[in-house]
Amino acid sequence: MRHLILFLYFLMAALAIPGQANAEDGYDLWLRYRPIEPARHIVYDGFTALLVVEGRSPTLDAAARELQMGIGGMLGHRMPLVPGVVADGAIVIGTPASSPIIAGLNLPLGSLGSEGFVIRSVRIGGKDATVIAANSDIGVLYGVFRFLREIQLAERIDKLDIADAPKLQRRVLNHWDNLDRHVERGYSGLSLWDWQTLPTFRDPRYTDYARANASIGINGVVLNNVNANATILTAPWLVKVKALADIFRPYGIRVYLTARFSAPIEIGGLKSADPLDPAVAAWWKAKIDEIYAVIPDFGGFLIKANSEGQPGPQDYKRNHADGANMLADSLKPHGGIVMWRAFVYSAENADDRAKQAYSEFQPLDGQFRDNVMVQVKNGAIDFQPREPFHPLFGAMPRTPLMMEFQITKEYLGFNTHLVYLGPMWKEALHADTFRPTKGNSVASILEKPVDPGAVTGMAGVANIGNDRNWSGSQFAQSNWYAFGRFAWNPEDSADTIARDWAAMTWSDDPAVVDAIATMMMGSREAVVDYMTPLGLAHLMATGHHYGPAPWVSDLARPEWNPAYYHKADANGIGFDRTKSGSNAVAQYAAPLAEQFGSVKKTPEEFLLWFHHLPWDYRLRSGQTLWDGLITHYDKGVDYVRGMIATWDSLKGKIDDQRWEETHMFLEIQLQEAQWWRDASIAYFQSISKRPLPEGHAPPPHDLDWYKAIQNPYAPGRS
Ligand code: GCW
Repeated sequence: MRHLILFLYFLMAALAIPGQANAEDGYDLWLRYRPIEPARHIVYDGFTALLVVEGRSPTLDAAARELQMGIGGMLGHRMPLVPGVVADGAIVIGTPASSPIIAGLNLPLGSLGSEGFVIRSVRIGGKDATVIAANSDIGVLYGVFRFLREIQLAERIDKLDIADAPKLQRRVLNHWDNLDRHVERGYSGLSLWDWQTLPTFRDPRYTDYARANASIGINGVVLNNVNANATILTAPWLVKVKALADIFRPYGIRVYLTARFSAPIEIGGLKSADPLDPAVAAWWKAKIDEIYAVIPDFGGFLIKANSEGQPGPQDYKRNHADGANMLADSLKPHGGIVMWRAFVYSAENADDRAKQAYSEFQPLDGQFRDNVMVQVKNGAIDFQPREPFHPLFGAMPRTPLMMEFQITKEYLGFNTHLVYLGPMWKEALHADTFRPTKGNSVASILEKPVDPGAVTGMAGVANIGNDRNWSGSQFAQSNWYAFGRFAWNPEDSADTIARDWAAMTWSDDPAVVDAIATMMMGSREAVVDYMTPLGLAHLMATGHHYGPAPWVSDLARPEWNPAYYHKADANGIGFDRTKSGSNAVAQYAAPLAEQFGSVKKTPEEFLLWFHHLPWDYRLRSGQTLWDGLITHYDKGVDYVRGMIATWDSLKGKIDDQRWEETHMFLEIQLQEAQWWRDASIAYFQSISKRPLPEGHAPPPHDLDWYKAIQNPYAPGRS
């Protein structure tokens, strides 16, 4: 048998068109299913890969197709579908309800819920087989993707015993896609949703998008921007939304929409959108009923209200709970939910912006309906390269909180910078909230339902567009992948995820995987170093957010200005959030408030987030703060040089096209890291008036030169 497999493998290799294996453009993501070298894979004698599927459904069909594609591609097996008779080497997939064979196996499915699965090497009627079973068809599909992953990672597949289930219920991508296909903070082309040709043109790409999401367990998609347009709630658009929902359904993905709070006025002809006005509530109820008549498994609404100019209940002197509950009441009978965002800061509020979401939301704990989730960004400001975790986590014990991560790299170098966000998310998820006591991480807060059966979840702002490679660069795909993995299991390891992704996406050569994963793991600290070291934040250019502009201080609202965040002056730098300052530290549990309130106890990576310190403050390294800052900037730039060296060493070990693209993007990253470093130093030096420490080159231009740089056409604008 082994010989037959080897023979088939070489036959496939011989038939391949020369150069074909070298032409990859990234479209296949981590689902490349390229032939695995037999030497790297344990395929047991008798692995015939006959596929036994009893019962049919669109989801089981998708699972069977995926297996055939994956095993055909990787191992060269054709995988014929056979009826319910198990031969040696068969793969049996299904649920106890769909498959008498599986029902007869008495597998431990009890604790795996509606999305978990079991994969086991078993003997059935004296034959060796692999079973992929679950309580629901979608669990089977997830199990199939997991089985394929095992093969992609060259794991043994003859002694499998895997049981897995997601730790969070709602694992949702948020697309900030406008109806004209512009993607706010999008760096990967236009929106995937071609509204003009929907519902009739069903781009096969929609199915590939659904496959990719299902492969990492994503089960929900908000199709449109949180800066919302009510038009999507009108009948002609709902038909388009339905077309997408129909395509995604077999892959376990529900669609959600953003609801513009003023929609009753804009498309309903009412005079008000006051959530306590019965006419307004009645309008929403009718609208929601209409949506469910078109899309019976519609997921619900995501809402940005009273934030950055969006309408909301406060326009009528009502609070967030009033707004959310009014919608929740009409969604409830249909099984829909409201994801209400906590990303708020107000033009009228002079308090530290970092405090405002907590101040507005924490007092509302316990006032939301049970089908409302409050969706909280990982940090209290806005997706910066580094922020301490948001103090709302753990502080609303009676309200389901949903994590919101940003997968698109608005503040971390757009699509071109190689920045793997796994370590950043892990840092937030791993943080101990001390609520109610030590040992309660953000991840555990997310995972533990506030009441039995209460909803849990995680959202990620998508980095997906119609670029051929989906995410604007090869490496940006890793963040889409990692988001799915963390949403499935917030306790997963960033390093393992990076390795799995690298092996599936680039090469199964362990040396290549090691080089790539190592490079990825340090890349987030590098961007922190060259953009915002030591706890600095929000120093980017205005509007498009492309490049450095720490000098900006003349914008209408104080908290729009970088100068508001760094507060550099002749004496020092940093935002005092201790008792002597804004006292934002008091929003954390007492032990953390105490830790962050003390300069000496604050972890150095958050130093200037919480403290305003003199330029000659001594860091733990013994360096002055000023010298330390410069050292960090250079360390970040050097890391990018190191990534280029690593990448050079991989030439020829991976396909040329993706190697070349990444190589050129790393060049862009180096130029821009240098730009951030030089412009930041030029500016801060104009304030600190200190010489650069020895061995650190002065910026090649004066400050005015950096200030003069304009990029009016930078992508992704709001
Ligand atoms: O980070 C900011 C972005 C806005 C975005 C906002 C939000 C959708 O710059 O473009 O608006 O956050 O999260 O609502």
